[in-house]
Amino acid sequence: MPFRPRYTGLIERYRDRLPVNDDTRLISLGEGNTPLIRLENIPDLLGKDIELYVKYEGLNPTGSFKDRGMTMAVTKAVEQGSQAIICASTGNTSASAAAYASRAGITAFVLIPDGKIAQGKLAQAMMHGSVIIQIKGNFDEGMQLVKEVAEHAPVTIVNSINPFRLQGQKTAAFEIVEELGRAPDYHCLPVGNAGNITAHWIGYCEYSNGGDKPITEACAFCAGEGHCRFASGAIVSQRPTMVGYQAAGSAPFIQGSMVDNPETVATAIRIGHPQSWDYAWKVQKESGGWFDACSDEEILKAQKMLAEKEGVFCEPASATSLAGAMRDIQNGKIAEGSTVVCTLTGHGLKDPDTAIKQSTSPLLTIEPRLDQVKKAIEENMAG
Ligand code: AN7
Repeated sequence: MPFRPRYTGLIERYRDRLPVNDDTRLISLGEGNTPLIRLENIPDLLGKDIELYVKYEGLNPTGSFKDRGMTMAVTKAVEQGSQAIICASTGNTSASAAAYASRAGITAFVLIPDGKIAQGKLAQAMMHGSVIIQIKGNFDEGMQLVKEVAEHAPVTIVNSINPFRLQGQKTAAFEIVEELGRAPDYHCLPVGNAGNITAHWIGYCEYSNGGDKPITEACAFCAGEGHCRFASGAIVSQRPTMVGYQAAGSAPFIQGSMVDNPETVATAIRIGHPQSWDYAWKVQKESGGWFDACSDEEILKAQKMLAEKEGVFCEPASATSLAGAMRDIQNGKIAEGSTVVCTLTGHGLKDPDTAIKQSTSPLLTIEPRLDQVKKAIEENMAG
């Protein structure tokens, strides 16, 4: 019988490109290896000739891309003897930290903005047995507290300022290049702290030899850490243009300065003081990309369109990448004939409340009788 080896997570798969050795105990839940889905209906609706893909990171073990970084961060924390990890979070980082800490048998402390994280994420942090500290403030205030407390208490920060997080997350770019046999022309991501857009750029740089976009400062991100195999790792000749989209009410990269009271329906990216500010500007410059903002209405519209027209359910923040890409495809900023990848960072089930609130699907309640169900079908048959 033909068989293939069991997939055991991204550290094992990309071991030679990650800072682990043979003795490292890997803390993994089988993260990574997510589907790259080609959209079939939306390009037609846009009336544009475009090869448009979504990288469905919501299919990671805890339902978001954070697992890629968390497997690395927790693996290294355990290797270094840490008994506890800590993070501030808009929800997904806390869910992921909680899960990987329980897997490792250590404690996770998670600081979340009181009342401002999606229900599914709160359920995850609670179910995995983390210590949940709700703060009467926003993510940025929580992040500041985490940085301060980590100087005094024996806890390892697992936010994306932990460099191992970005090392894990860069593997998403590897997967895309391997599947397409090239880098896409454009890679669009939602941006909060800007860790993920930075991580993707690290991955694309490691997998390219410069090509049409010469690398000026190769691997500045991992300089000095001694694990970058950039020079030996070139497998394709080009790198994508990186495009970051933010929610209009939380858009420091578009404003050009920090935002003190961020607001958006996309609570995952309700972040006004991005931790990877300098890195992300470097990514924008080196890749020739740009940042732009999407309104909450555009974000929710893209989320619904993706769910209704393609069968893919992502959370609101994730739809920001598609909302922005659709606009830039429409206005020609992203040229026809291009190959475009949009990262869908988190699963739609993370935030059922927002989904149900905006749904316009017929929700019928009937008596349990044949005539009533027949009537419901007749009245709602498409065409
Ligand atoms: C679904 O969980 O910051 O630009 O604390 O959950 O790398 O910050 C979440 C971020 C996009 C932004 N999409 O990524 C947290 C947190 C989703 C997210 C982002 C987040 P970065």
